[in-house]
Amino acid sequence: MRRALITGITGQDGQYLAELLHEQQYEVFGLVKGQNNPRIDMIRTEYPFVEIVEGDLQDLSSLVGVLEQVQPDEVYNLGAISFVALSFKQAELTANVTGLGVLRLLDAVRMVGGSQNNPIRFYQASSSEMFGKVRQSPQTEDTPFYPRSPYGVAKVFGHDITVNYRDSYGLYACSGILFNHESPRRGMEFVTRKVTNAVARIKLGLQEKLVLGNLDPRRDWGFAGDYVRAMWQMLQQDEPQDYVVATGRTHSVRNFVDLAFKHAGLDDWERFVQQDPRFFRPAEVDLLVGDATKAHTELGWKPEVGFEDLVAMMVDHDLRLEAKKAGISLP
Ligand code: NAP
Ligand code: F7E
Repeated sequence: MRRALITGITGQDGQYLAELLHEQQYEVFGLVKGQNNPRIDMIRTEYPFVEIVEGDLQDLSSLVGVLEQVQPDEVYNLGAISFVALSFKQAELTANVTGLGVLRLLDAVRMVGGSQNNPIRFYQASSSEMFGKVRQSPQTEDTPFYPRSPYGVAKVFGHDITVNYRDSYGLYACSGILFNHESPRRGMEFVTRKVTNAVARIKLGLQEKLVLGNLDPRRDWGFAGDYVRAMWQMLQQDEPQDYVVATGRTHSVRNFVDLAFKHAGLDDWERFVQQDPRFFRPAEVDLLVGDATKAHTELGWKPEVGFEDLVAMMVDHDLRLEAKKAGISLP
């Protein structure tokens, strides 16, 4: 059995990737940080096949210890401070975890190495946030970076150090430049889930208003279940390379809100939505749209869930979730 280590196992992508690798007959190990991480129980209950190991991207010796223990064939570095808004408030922490954490894990991979015939393969979760104030559209693997947040800056470091370690030490290391991807497992702090959860609660009479920030930014939103497939495919190639993963379609936050309310049968979303400067960012990424031609042609990767189906999936999930919590039976 092949062995895979996932950092960020408690996050959205960690859960989808763990399922995918389990289906592919991998032994799956998930790195969990913290003394009493509240999400460990969820992983144990929902993903009983995951073996939990303890470590932190801020602690090199813990990463070396975990790699020595697990002896993985593949390492997927999904752990990060991933919320852009938080990165403005905790920039140093973000630089340390999201940026330097990549360097530490790469160093641990170099130290532990794997066998000569079977060196450890490494995946870095890079982000379209690196393009920031975009220099060209759509964005490809060759588009220059112009990050707009401490998160984006940290991800540029993570991407560049991954490429540098591949060039310098011959590591099998790939950087997947993934555009926004969402799902019913998305954290409530991100705009899509914040919206679909509020739509569900408003529809059920549990909430009156939804307070948002800037409705103009445009994002290339895909489904997380599709995107983790691309991560795995990258590590199955003969040569390590970097790939953009995106749908090629872009929508504004306003479009997302409109569609989510409409899907719940609420046609007049403006009645329910307020804007508050609290949710505006010091610098915004106005437009993201990716060109995933390389992933299509070289990996054979294609997204299966479109934007409208994604919104419907998230709203329907949150309607069931909130109805169950409130003891309301749905028709
Ligand atoms: P997420 O749900 O926010 O999950 C982040 C994970 O990182 C959590 O499991 C968290 O664990 C872990 N983590 C935080 N600090 C850590 C530390 N010091 N040591 C070890 N683990 C730590 O993120 P996601 O949406 O699944 O995204 C996965 C990765 O892809 C992230 O690196 C993100 O930046 C990147 N990315 C995401 C998207 C997207 O649209 N989702 C797009 C491009 C790139 P705790 O439970 O302990 O907090
Ligand atoms: O914001 C606007 C906000 O926080 C999307 C992360 O996974 O994708 C994600 O980063 C847009 C922004 O995601 C609210 O200003 C308006 O323009 O859902 P988000 P993000 O910043 O695009 C990238 C690819 C990653 O790599 C990141 O890890 O929505 N917006 N009003 C709002 N955003 C939030 N969160 N909350 C609001 O109330």
